Amino acid sequence: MTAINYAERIPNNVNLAHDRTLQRALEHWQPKFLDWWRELGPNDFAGNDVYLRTAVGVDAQGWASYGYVKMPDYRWGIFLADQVAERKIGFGDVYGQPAWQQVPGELRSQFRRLIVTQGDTEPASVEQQHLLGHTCPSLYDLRNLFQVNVEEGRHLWAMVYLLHAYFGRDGREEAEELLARHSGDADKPRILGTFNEPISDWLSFFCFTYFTDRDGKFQLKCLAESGFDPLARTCRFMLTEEAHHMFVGETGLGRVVKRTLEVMKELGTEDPEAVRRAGAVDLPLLQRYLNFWFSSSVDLFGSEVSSNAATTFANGIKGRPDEGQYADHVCTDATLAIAVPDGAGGVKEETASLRNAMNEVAREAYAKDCELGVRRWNMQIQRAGVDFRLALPSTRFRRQIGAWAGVPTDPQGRPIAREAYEQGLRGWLPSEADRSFVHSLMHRVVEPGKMAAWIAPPDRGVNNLAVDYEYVRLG
Ligand code: BYC
Repeated sequence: MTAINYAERIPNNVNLAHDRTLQRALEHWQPKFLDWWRELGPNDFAGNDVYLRTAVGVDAQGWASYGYVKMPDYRWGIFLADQVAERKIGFGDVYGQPAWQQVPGELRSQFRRLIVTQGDTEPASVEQQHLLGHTCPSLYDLRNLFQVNVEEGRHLWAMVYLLHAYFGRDGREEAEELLARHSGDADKPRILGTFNEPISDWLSFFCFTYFTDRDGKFQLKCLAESGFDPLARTCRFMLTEEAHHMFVGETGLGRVVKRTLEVMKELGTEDPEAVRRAGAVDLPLLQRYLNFWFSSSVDLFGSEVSSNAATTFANGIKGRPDEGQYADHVCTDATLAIAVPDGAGGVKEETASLRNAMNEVAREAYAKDCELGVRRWNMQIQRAGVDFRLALPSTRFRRQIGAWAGVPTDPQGRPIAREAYEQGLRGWLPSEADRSFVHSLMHRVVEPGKMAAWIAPPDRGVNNLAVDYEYVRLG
């Protein structure tokens, strides 16, 4: 296993001490990161001990070491998965060539753009979740929020390391900009749409970690295939941490469903208004939250047909998720049928070159993965004998990027008149009343083991500890 050197100011397993210039540049960025964290991270909890996981190595045994830490003292660092000896590039025109240890000059700006886009999402999510700690439904959930936050902070470090180490002055400037753009800022917003959406309630947080972190999973999988080996290794390690974020989303939403079903049973009714009066989240409301966050997150894959995507695939920059599962890694002649608007209120099928359709390939894999949780929640609902099913909307619904951007469809993806769409949205997306109801549920519950009334307890605690363990010492 590659041990992580914690004796240094910046923990790392990249032998930072041997590159004094890089080390100094990163040490120069570090206080700016900490200032940003203190200002826009979960700063009201800076003095509290939080039971956190910190990586001490990058293998299966080493990456999860638990203990109490005050968040500003968390050891953010640079951890790359172990190098695979003689790794070959697995796709594109450069298929079979040795992976690059440096960025090829002619691909520099494309790599920089992708690394900056990825890097931008990480601090954005911490900013979005900045105030959530005040309304946590339990200490267990509070701890999970903070775990997600510190790891997103570390993922920012992962991208900043690449920018500093491989992109010279441009890279250093981009690293500064990552701390200058802010989620929802009118003048300097974050790059991608979803990362400017506010997350001011925990139902949104669970949807975000279920849907948006899952986009992270698929984008990281694509970048983990990259011909640029340091990027591939960074993303491989980030994926191990990302899994926990999706766990938080899936179990969070599953616990909401469970509690709602309990309340329905207690009341002996499925009436959404009665469920609300009893302080739980009615299932139609949950469906509207799913519609909102899924449709926002599918935009993150970019356009269905994208010359950027074709170039990054051809050049060995960004592969498909789990590239190894495909037989053809070059894809010069392959095509993909894509449903696009026909301009007359209908749908037509267009045949795109597969290389141009790589964003769609990733989006389809993502949508399939999103279905798994929905199926599990529906099983809970079915077992409770309740006649309601949750469903993901079509990937055409409410798009702002790509072929379906601005095209009015219903949640099943059928094109409809704009008026019907505007009207329909009131029932398809959370209304002001829905949001204020959800906000009214957001009361802070911090007695160890206690849960807010709208969410069931988790099946188990963290790291085999009890659910009523004091995961955050608020003292
Ligand atoms: N909003 O040809 P197009 C995560 C831009 S999440 C705004 O359609 P392309 C995380 C695009 O940048 C994972 N702009 O697609 C989760 C381009 O602009 P420029 C984040 C958008 O180029 C939770 C233009 O539209 N990772 O890790 O193939 C918590 C035309 O683009 C959007 C990545 O994003 C949008 N939704 O781009 C924490 C991976 N979509 O350059 C973390 C890196 C597209 O022409 N990024 N645009 O000005 C990429 O791979 C690509 O940039 C995209 C698709 C996936 C975004």
